[in-house]
Amino acid sequence: MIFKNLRKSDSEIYKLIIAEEKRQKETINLIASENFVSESVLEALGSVFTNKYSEGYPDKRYYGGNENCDKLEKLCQKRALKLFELSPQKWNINVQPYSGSPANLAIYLALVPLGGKIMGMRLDMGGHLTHGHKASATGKLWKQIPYGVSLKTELLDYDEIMRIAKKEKPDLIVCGYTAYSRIIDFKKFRKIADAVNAYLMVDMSHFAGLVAGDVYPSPFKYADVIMTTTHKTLRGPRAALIFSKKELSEKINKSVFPGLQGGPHMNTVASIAVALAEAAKPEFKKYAQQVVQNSKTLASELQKFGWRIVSGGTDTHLFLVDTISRGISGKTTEKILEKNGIIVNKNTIPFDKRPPTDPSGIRIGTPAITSQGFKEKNMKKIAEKINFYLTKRKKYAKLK
Ligand code: DSN
Repeated sequence: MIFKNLRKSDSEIYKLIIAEEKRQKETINLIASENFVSESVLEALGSVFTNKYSEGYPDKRYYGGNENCDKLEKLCQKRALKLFELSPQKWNINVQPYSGSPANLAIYLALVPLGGKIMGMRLDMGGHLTHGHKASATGKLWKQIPYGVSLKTELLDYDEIMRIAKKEKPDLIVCGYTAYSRIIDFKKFRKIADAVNAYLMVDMSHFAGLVAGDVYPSPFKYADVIMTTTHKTLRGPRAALIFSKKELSEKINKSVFPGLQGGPHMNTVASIAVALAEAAKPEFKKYAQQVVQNSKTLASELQKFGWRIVSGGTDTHLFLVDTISRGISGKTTEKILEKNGIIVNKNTIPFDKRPPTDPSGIRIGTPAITSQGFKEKNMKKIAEKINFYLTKRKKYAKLK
């Protein structure tokens, strides 16, 4: 991008932006939760809407001068509902959450009494901090009822989840994870939630773009409330959306504002709206298909080199590699690859005996490289490179 003013007015920041742009261009980004937004998304994010306070909701604001913000927020809401084929008579959409963590907090504040029970996937098995982990406010204000994956298959074990739910009777059950590579059976989760009279919440942050692109099942038929961040597979700015059944709309909206947040970031709302329109285009479906195809190819190419993929493969944009089984910890793997221009994140694998700071594996994802136009043949090359740097690293270091 051209920063004609910043270049002169603040060269320190300008240089950092240019350096980051260069880093992003010159490395292979395999972080499963990152992506490259379009120039249009960036332009909306950098727009004058950042100057405006618009606390409240469309047509009910606490400040004057909100006619454009009202139109913008309504348009963003309309695009969000349309993208996921939802009727405004049945679904409420809140486009104001600053990001995924406050959005999840707002949902719990709306639906779960303080001290109540939130049933969520354990962090070390692929869940998220905000699904009730004790280090997060969500684990301090509510009690987490943890569930995990099966030791044998590394897949969700729905019978076991039903058993835990019946024993613990949670107020709300969360599904949708940060490091689970398989398709979730939302119908089974609905059955479990109904059996214990709990709300079913889906955190589709990771796979929202895949749902929009028709390569992952839609959770809307089954969930009471759905949260997604907008910056992962959905390829928008850093923010979040909350979809809720109409009967929950007042509780959810009040919980976001004034319960948790102040003025919405309307420049971000503008940018989300742009991203939602982009995701509705036919080429986005092709993008989503390619993301999954690339992920499957990269996982199977790594398998050919003898790397163990958790659960044996992937249905999505991401997968976990068990690196400790080849004698390299996740932290070391991350470092070796970063030195060689490949960016991944260390990640626990199910039943990990090592700490999250230096776990047994890495997580790999393909949303960002697919946005850059990478295809299957590039995945073969990336797998070769990863294998080379990890197995021939001593020799490689000498060569260097
Ligand atoms: N940090 C995100 C991820 O990488 O999955 C989730 O918030």
